Amino acid sequence: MKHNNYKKMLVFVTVLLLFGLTILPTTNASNIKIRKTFVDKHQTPFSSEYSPYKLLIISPTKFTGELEPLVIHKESLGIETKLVTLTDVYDYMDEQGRDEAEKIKYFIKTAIEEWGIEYVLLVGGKKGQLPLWHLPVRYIHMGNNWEYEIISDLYYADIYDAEGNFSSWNSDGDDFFGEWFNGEEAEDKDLDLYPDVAVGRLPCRNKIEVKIIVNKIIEYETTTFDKAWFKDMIVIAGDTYLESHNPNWTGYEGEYYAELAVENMTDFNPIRLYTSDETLSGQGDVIKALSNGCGFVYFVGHGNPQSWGNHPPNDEKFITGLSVQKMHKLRNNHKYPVCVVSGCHNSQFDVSIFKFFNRVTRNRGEGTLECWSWRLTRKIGGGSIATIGCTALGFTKEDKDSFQGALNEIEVMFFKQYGQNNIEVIGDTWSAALTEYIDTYPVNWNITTSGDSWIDAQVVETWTLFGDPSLLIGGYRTPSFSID
Ligand SMILES: [Ca+2]
Ligand SMILES: [Ca+2]
Ligand SMILES: [Ca+2]
Ligand SMILES: [Ca+2]
Repeated sequence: MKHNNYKKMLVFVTVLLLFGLTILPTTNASNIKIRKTFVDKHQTPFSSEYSPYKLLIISPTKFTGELEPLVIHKESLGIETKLVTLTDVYDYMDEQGRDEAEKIKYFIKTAIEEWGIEYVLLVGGKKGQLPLWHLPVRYIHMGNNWEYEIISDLYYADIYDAEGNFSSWNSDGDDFFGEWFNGEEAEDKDLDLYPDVAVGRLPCRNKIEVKIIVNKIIEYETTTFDKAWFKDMIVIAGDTYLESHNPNWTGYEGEYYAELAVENMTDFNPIRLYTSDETLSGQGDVIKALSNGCGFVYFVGHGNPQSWGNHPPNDEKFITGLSVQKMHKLRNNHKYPVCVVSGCHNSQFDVSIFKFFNRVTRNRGEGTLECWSWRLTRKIGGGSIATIGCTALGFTKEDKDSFQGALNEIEVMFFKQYGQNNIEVIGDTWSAALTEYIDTYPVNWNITTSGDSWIDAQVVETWTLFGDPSLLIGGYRTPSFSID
């Protein structure tokens, strides 16, 4: 993260803007009368006869036509797929869930138990530039002096707590979720954080974007296998933390983690764009390298919602590596990498052009039509097939007292889970990296200081997959080959 201080007043303005518009009407769960006619009344999709599905797609009704080819494609690969509209989700779950997001979460829980769902694809982002959603997000209250509430899609994946019960992420039972203001005692405690299902989101804002990404997924899974370009891995990095700011910040942190990622990707040819040898000197270098196509790309540095970059060695100068404004120049048609981006806010998908008119949000890069990670993923004729990044501040070990772990480490774990442990379905790779991270850095929910556990919780809660979680990285040998 970058250490900037912003006036509390302006934080409150942001809070007011977001707060009133995102908290939905609630029902008091204890007042709900259980109706035994529930099953009869709603023609529940969960029939008494067990019918297995592997992939659950949830979307608003308006996108279902564009998603049909994806369902057909997945089933042709032997992945039993169920597409359910939000209308149906809310209808089936009308007795459960205090708001729309919680109803979706209860639905996912039931789908795991009744159908054996392993992957959940959420389709829908913002409705244009307004703070309205095609598919709801869960804002969690991991407050700090930069941002009061942040988006967590892990909420939809961490279905069960350590005892195997539904995990509401709201242990104090009020209208706020994941409440843990930095430096105070957590109000919502004992989230186990382990994903129980692999969740990815396509934050599409319209039908055209759904169509583009569905076409990309189908093309990727049926044409990538055995292609030479897939064996290239591009790493883009520099000196993330300047030693002149802190004597502990020796070496070039971005390049260090890029090398760790490369070491884990034994079968790949590394292509390095580093500030230290000036192979990274500007956006032209990145656009040129990416336009040849590659299996993976890993950006390690600093970000904001519309840009990513890093420093030359011990230099205050900041080199922009890629911005949303330049992504139209990417020419890697038919050759889409899996992208992991390390930086703050690259995947903050509640940005809006209207945020340009507020000085604070403009300075934070939130005044943009779309965030960096989604622009890259939904690009037609190039960009990525999936992008993993942070929806909020991306804390690194430099922010931790222990000087260990945090964002860069979970990224390296992702490459380890793929490259060493051969976990090749991207949602499973994402899930395995999170699990390894939580095993390594278990969260202490009882600290009352701004300690490392708060950072570890935020890292996993905000590390988000844009893409189809059932995507087989590298594609299928033949379209009829099943992943199992
Ligand atoms: Ca709460
Ligand atoms: Ca509370
Ligand atoms: Ca869990
Ligand atoms: Ca350094």
